[in-house]
Amino acid sequence: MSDYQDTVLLERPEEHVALVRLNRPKARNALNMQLRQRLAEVFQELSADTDVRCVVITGNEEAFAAGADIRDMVDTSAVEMYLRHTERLWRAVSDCPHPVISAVNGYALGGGLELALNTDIIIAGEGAKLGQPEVRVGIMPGAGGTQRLARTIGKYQTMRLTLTGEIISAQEAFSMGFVSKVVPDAEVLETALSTARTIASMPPLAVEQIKEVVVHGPDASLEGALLMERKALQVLFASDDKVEGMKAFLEKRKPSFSGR
Ligand code: CO8
Repeated sequence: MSDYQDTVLLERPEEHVALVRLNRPKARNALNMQLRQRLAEVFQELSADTDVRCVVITGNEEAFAAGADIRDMVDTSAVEMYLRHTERLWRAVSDCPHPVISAVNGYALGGGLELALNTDIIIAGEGAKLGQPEVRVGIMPGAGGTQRLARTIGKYQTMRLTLTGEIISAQEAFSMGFVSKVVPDAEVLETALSTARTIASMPPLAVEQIKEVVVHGPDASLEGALLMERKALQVLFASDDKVEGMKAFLEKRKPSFSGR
């Protein structure tokens, strides 16, 4: 396998579940351009794969990802930064139709935390350390950190994190509302995989509709978002899995979902 492909490893640990591992351990999984390009390719592949129903993304024991690679940016001009169009690479992650779970051990900093914030569920170990320390190196978040955090935890905590660069514990991040669950460090991946297993056992069309509405609804007015929700619900009434799910409940048996 080439160095480029090695930056992100893709595994299929069980049926319908994909596991993506960031793999630059010596650099605390800092997100260099190679890794980000490979990550986008992997997500494009997973998005198109209808056999995949849930994705888990993780790093290693020391780091989920310690941010954008500072070596990749130290001599970079504004024009070069613009021409990288990294928003296209991030979009490959945020546009994934399947739910994506971040399994976070160690550092999730800067672009690393933004990567997790681009996903749908964040499971963090007790020892995880999270923050947006970009200000300390003269820049600021650029992959949604200011906006996704402000929309999730509000202005005042976002200001505190982004203006001071303070690094906080998983428990504090959980209290603020941007970590879904905190578990012992050794149980992070298994918890993420078992959550993925549960989601993968649900009817996939319902899962995708729920994700779409939860992600896009908050950008619309409440009335518009409620309409979006009702339409998504009504569309599900056209699915075989709605018939199967309801019949199985009434017949007191386990449903068998086809994804249609
Ligand atoms: N970029 C490049 N290399 C890094 C990074 C990084 N973000 N983080 C760690 N490394 C490298 C170190 O340089 C070191 O390399 P070497 O062994 O060759 O000297 C190796 O990883 C190990 O690092 P440390 O020795 O520092 O390990 P420690 O365990 O002592 O500390 C820390 C770990 C606390 C994570 C520390 O490395 C650190 O503070 N890293 C930088 C964190 C940071 O500032 N992150 C924000 C970066 S800016 C950013 O993310 C901008 C986002 C903009 C838009 C989105 C684009 C992705």
